[in-house]
Amino acid sequence: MTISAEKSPILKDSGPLRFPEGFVWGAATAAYQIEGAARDDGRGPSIWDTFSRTPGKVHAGHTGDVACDHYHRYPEDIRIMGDLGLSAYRFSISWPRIQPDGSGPANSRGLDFYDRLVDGLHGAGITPIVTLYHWDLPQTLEDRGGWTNRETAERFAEYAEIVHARLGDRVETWTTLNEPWCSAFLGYASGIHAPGRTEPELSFAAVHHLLLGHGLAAGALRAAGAGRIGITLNLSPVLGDDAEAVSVVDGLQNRIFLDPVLRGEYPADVVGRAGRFTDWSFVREGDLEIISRPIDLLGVNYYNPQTVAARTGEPANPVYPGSEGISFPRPDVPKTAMGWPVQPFGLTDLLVRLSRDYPGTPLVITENGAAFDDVVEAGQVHDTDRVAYLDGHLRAAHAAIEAGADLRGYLVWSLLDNFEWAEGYAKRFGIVHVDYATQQRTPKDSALWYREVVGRNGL
Ligand code: IFM
Repeated sequence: MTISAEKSPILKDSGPLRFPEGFVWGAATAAYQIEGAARDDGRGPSIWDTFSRTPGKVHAGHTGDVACDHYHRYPEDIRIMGDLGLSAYRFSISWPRIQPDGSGPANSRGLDFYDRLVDGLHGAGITPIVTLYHWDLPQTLEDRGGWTNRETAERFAEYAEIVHARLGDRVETWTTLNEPWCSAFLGYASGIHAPGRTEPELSFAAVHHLLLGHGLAAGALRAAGAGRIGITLNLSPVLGDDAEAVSVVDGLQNRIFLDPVLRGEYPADVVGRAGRFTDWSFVREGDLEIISRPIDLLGVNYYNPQTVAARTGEPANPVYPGSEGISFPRPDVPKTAMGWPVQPFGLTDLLVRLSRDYPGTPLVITENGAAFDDVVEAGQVHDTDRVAYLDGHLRAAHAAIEAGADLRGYLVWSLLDNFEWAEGYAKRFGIVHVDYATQQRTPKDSALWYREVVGRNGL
């Protein structure tokens, strides 16, 4: 489909802002959330296939079996991206398509799909940005302990090598993991995400093996001549008056990943506080050197800050093991359909902090966006809340650049409405609406607005 210029909404009241020359504008997705084709061409089962079939785990029993059927409709999706003028597209590779059991020889039919996708993107003048792991672990590896087992990190590096061998001649930018916080603490501590385990003591081993997997994969990619290597973290400024509460949550949300990757050490306060869960004996000699191998970019996923307060008797929030006595008050500000507060200033604070505390690593916003309850009216979606959200966050990103942050690009989450994990298809993050019954794509007003932003490199 094509987008007509006259449908394009003009942004009112926005003072002009220009981003640096060469700033990368794009959109992001993830394999399990959009591809569908769950049994095509030799794909093996992933932990999300299992989890979504477990009663009560995913809204209305939704699964990624069909999703946006991107596996078959990718040419149309590339055309939409071309119409929007995007310069980059971040997508993830489905590990179980490449190695159905998580190890051993490559399934070439799985690789063929990404070959076609990458060629199609280049044909449309769009730069592919590959994420190697966006949560769809092969089930066979989970059956052997998943990320709580060190072996998974080793298998991940082999898989990275296989994918690079096929796509490395046409893909320059590689990110290893997407949001290891979610994999470790939603997957193994709270059980909100696959594999649905509630073993906070093992979630720290999962953190370490995810990071080790990142380091081993980064080493393999570097040895194979990869152009640019990074990792994507979901980071949140932590707000509140109680310094201890702020430090606990900041440690578990941000520093437990940033410090090992960018400084080669786990933060002492986090290690100490987690002592009641683990003796950290899974950290072996040399691991931190592997984890802190130099990277070329840090991917930042930002949605909202966390607000915390000290509160006697408050039970631990299961996604932050050891957070007893800390409450998470909801600030009195507008919220998205996820109930997440809209606080764009947090993005400025975050980017400025990263540049100050972890200097020398270029930053890319690899995800930012919002779910709202969109309605299709006469073939249009007037998602003014989303436009306002994106406008506010781009202004916040620009402010960070002015304050000295080395920010190179912005990738909106998400190109398409898609399978929002435990929320199934109930939450829509796309700038392009997907009618799941017909697979019809309809660019929302936010897509048309974004096209203008991209075209003028600013607001
Ligand atoms: O949909 C997710 C994505 O997979 C990872 N980052 C956050 C998004 C919105 O929840």
